[in-house]
Amino acid sequence: MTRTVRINRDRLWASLMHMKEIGAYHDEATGLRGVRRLALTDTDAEARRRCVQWMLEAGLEVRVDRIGNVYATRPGRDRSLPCVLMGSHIDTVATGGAFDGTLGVLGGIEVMRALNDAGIETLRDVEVGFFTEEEGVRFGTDMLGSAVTAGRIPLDHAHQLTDGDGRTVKEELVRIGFDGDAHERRAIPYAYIECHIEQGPILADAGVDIGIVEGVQSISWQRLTIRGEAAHAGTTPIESRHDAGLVAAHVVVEARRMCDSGDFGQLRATIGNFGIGEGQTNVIPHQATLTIDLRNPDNDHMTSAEQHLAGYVDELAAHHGVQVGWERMAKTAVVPFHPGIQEVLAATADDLGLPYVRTMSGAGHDAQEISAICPTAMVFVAGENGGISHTPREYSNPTACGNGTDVLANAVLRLADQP
Ligand code: HGY
Ligand code: MN
Ligand code: MN
Repeated sequence: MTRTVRINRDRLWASLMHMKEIGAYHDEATGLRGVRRLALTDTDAEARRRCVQWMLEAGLEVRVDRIGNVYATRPGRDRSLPCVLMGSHIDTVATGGAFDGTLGVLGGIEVMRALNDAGIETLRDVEVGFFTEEEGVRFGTDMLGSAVTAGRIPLDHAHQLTDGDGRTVKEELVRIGFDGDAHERRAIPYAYIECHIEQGPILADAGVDIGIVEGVQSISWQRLTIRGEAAHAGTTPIESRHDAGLVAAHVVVEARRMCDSGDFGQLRATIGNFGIGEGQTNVIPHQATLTIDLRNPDNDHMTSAEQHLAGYVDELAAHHGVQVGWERMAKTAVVPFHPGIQEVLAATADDLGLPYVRTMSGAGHDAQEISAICPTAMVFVAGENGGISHTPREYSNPTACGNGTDVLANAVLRLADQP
């Protein structure tokens, strides 16, 4: 007989609203209060301590690993069995909202409280965790903590990554007191489920609160540096310029043309960081640096997009007499989620009377890394404002968050009762 549990929606919402004040800032562009909690900053540290306190108050056993991932365990009857793990991240982008990542962590803590309130003892241990630097906006690669857990990124490499001020991940973990001693290659879970806002329009367009996620599209992050020659804006003839800024601008336009062309499937390209020369009005820029984020639900189209862009940049370099250098920041292939875990989520949503759609994820998530070590899937929650995310306009409502977390709770309960 399948047991059920219901989370306390007011308590979940209160914790989300409490957390959104940690790292709150006034966003000039929207006039809203956004959330800025970059990984391993003081605000991230405060949010980490807040989560650990809530975990301890729920009677959970808390541990920190060597990349700063935090796990909290609710013991089951048979502790020899692999646990069922929930989780996500609490670090945000610099112009973040209150739900991206945070919902999956605070939702997991709420699941633990609800199991406590219901006096439910599960067969397996249940864990909730949060992973370090999921966003990648401070130390330059995404899903850092979960990628170390899954073995895609070695711990030593992760520790020496630096931010724009030259501070390393290791130094910052020590500074904020989250340089843990638990081994980062943790015990393999029985299953992993991540609850996350969709960060896109699909659920809202379908008029449902719940998405059962089939997988994550491929991600490519590269940094392109272009070195030309500084020269006088007035005296230098057009045909003899080596204008790094012009070459960079061509790359931006070509990236968008590639998306519009349809030649690379459903390619999405974003130039999120664009730095040019010394910023002097009367000097031809000698250098430009840009980051290129490519996403594609098809690995072959991703490969051909990267190859095309590399060839295009080589031609530009030859034509304009500039030097170019590429730096690989991140690269993950399409990740399909486990069909069995998807079906547990779908059956749970059905039993709760919650309509859903099945969808791929446009965003990257820790689940794509943990999927390498155990059966994994995600449950999405609809966002408002067209599902916009990575902006203070990111918003989901108490009902959708409560529905998503009830699906999380009951899917985890089913799995934690499986022998
Ligand atoms: O970049 C992403 O897709 C995620 O928000 N880290
Ligand atoms: Mn996220
Ligand atoms: Mn994000």
